Amino acid sequence: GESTPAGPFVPTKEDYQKVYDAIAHRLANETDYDDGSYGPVLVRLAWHASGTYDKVTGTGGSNGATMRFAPESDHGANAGLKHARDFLEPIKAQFPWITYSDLWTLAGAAAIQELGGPVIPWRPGRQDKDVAACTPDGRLPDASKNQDHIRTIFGRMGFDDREMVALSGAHALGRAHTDRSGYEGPWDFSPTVFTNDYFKLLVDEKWNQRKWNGPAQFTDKTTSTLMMLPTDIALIKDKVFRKHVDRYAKDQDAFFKEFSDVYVKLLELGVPFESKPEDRIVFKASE
Ligand code: CCH
Repeated sequence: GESTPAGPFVPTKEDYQKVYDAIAHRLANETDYDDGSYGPVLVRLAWHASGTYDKVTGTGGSNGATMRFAPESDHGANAGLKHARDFLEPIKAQFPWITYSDLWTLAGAAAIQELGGPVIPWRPGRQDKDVAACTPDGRLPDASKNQDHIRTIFGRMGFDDREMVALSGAHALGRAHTDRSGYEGPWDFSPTVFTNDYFKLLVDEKWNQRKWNGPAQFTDKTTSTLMMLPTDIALIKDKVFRKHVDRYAKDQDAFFKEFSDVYVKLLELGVPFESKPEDRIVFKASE
């Protein structure tokens, strides 16, 4: 009889776990970067790819991976994210069937898990778009601003106050770089481990304006080695935000649970999935 031609490759959950494993493996090997891990910058890549979403027009979001192109790659907020995109190129070469937009978000989920954070259930379904789909500059938050700005920016994506605070807890990871944002320093003492320390420090430490030539930022009274952005301090100045900061500072489990839910939501903004939420993949973390 006739032989059936091979159809398009349809990846299974096992195939996506292989992508996860390859990212985890590369994370474990490439330790000669920043504080020893690309994990934080991968978390930020997934966030900046997704956080351009506008619920009113349905534009932006992770579906498209338009940060591959200028002008979006040159937006000030995206400075430094080339390190994350380049880190993922060998993975894309190894698994050419995955879209960049699925790969970047999967890498964000993998980085959270590999750095000791909660499980981030994830599902595929994003398609890459071309340069015409680049979002205008100004959709991501400006760290020099206050709580009104946070509510405007994250409200446009469709988040409520509690979710805005939970998402901000990602600043447990990584650091600011003078050659990227102009700010400098890590938020806590373990920038490659996902914890609720960001909230603990916001509550327990005294934060003074740093005296330096750079942009206005805060430094901890005890060691003068940590930093908070003006938008981070806005979370303890605002009464409603503060309630959630206090709660997450006291209860790491609550933070992990609520962070997972909201990071999943972030990574899925504006994606026209054919699959259902219950089809999300729960990746097995490396040992
Ligand atoms: Fe952030 N973030 N972020 N952030 N961010 C920076 C770094 C990281 C703001 C500003 C900055 C979120 C929300 C906000 C990460 C994850 C998230 C930097 C330093 C600035 C500035 C960049 C540099 O110099 O390299 C502002 C403003 C807001 C909200 O108002 C949210 C939400 C997330 C994720 C859920 C991570 C991770 C980093 C560290 C990146 C690295 O390279 O180490």
